[in-house]
Amino acid sequence: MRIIKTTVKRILLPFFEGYFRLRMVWPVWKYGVNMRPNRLWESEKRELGGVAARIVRDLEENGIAIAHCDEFFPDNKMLEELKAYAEVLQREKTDRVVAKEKVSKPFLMNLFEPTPVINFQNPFHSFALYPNIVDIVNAYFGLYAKLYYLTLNITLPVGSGAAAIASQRWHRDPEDRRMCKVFLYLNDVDETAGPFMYAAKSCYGLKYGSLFPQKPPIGAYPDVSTLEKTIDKEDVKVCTGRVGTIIFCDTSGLHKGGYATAKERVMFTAGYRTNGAVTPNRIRYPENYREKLSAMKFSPAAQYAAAPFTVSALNRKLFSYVMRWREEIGGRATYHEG
Ligand SMILES: O=C(O)CCC(=O)C(=O)O
Ligand SMILES: [Fe+2]
Repeated sequence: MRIIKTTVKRILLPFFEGYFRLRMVWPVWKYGVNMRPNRLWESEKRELGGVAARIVRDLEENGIAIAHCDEFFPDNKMLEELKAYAEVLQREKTDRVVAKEKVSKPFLMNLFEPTPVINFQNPFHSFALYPNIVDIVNAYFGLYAKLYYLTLNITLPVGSGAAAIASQRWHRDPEDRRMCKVFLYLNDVDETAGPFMYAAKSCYGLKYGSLFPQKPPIGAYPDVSTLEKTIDKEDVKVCTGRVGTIIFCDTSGLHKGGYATAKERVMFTAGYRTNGAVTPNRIRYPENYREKLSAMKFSPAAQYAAAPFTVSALNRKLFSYVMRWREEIGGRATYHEG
């Protein structure tokens, strides 16, 4: 009986994996699985100018763009509000006993819940839906994006001898073929505070796009020595930056960060992906969410980004089979949150 089951799994696994790969083929991804968000964007799209146009261009050319909060919120109030909010959360967190919390990244102190409930009273959550930010992400995707990830954490210094683990190692995030994370530094980040690092031009279609590719529906954690030999030094971007620095980045490309040797780093992250994604959503929605959301009077693009997103039951099922069987019969790596 067991042999029969294993044989069936062996036969089905390549088909299921092929299905996930097919969803990531450019025209299928853009005009098939993302048909509706693509149409919505096409019908609403506006020409972006100034800083937004520059950021989208940098994203397209390099997979990364650096900006500063001042460029979006010139009066500095937004940054002050965000910093004050983070300080309150940090004080609360330090006062609580957090030893029992399940942590996959022990070098991080997470100031939100691991899967936070979206809350428009939280200024970080509203920041993630600020129209100019959503417009940039959408223009880069060429379709309406979905917000799926919100995290605020403090990267704790680990000294210089510690082994790099999880996202401190080079990797590609698993979620989508084209994705975008917006990182906001809430303190000055120098080389010793675990800056975010990126291999420029490592997303699909660019210079290093096929180097250690994602393996849909999972990402990739490549061998470091080969990777470091292959990528030209000048293409490795070490994103040090002063408080208020905003990094827009397609993290389907190769990146790592948070290896702080001496100073801590306080960073907010908002993650956006598309209907192509099949990995679990990393935010939750409160009760009466639709009413709460429409009361916010966000732009149509931001309303779309924040509207509940659920992976279809079929995709969830196939995803869980692939994850289980890859490990069971292939002894292969499984899903790793980016
Ligand atoms: O902490 C960092 O700088 C990297 C985080 C990361 O890999 C991610 O958010 O996908
Ligand atoms: Fe990542």
